Amino acid sequence: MNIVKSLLAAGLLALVPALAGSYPAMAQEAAAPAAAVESMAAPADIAAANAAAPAAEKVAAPERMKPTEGIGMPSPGEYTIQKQFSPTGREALWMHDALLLPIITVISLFVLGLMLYIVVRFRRAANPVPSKTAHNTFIEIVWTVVPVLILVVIAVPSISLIAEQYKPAPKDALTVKVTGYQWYWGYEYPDQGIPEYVSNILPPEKALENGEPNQLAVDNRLVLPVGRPIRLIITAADVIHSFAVPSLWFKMDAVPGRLNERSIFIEKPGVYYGQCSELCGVKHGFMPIAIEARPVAEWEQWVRSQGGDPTAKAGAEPAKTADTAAPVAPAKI
Ligand SMILES: [Cu+2]
Repeated sequence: MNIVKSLLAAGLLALVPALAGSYPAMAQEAAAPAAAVESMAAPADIAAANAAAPAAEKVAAPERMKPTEGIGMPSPGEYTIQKQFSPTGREALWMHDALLLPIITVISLFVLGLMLYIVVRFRRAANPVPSKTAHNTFIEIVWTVVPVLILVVIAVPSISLIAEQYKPAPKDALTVKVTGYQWYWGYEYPDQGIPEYVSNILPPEKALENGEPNQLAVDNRLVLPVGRPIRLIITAADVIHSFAVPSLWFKMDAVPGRLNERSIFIEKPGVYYGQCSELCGVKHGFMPIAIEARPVAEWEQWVRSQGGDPTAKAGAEPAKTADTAAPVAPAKI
């Protein structure tokens, strides 16, 4: 009798995988015996799968990037805008250095010269009888038209720069959510499946040990890919903060209950530092930002090391999305 029972049980077990395959609704009930059958049937496959599984899950994070002196951070004695590493940043720096600064310098020197000339030429000692001139039509037209022309020259690139800065990121951009807290930052990669992690300031001795600038170094950096459009969605959980990285020409307020969006594009690998730029409380000056920009392959390695999927959704090519969507679909049911 025992032999008959065993045979019946074996027959039922043998049927289970077929049932599970044909009727997904029954898969849940059948899952345990099916697994038992599989483990008996193909030990070699299981061993191979076990060997492969940890390798796929545990990807080592790339080595922490060392910052370069003077890049992505302020330099000693620096009095102008930091060197820029994004297209809008370079355009803005050009506008500042090649357009605004020369115009401001020329106007300031012209006004200073004019004042010195007036002080000397029309001084009281040289003019015992003051002039009674009240109007000069030509000069009045000149000092109205010339400033208008100067403003038009400034306005044209200025308006296009503003439009460029706030242009929404393309659809396939990488999305990262940034949240400001009193007094640290939280970063989340929703499409890659990386939950929010927290970024805190490093104590001075630790920053020194790492070769990083004090008060700008953080424990967990925001890791972003180079040469790929990125959409930063910025918010706050308590009070208003501001996410600002000068060398990437980026500043956006983080407001509780509101999602602010701005795109960012980094041209060169490196570590770029910034700080909260909104007075947010006693430790406002101690919530720095550190962005680690890596080549795409290294960034993907980092995402895998955090248990995320770098090819997920928005970042993938249309063809890849179709490929990955097929096996992923049943898991969602
Ligand atoms: Cu803040």
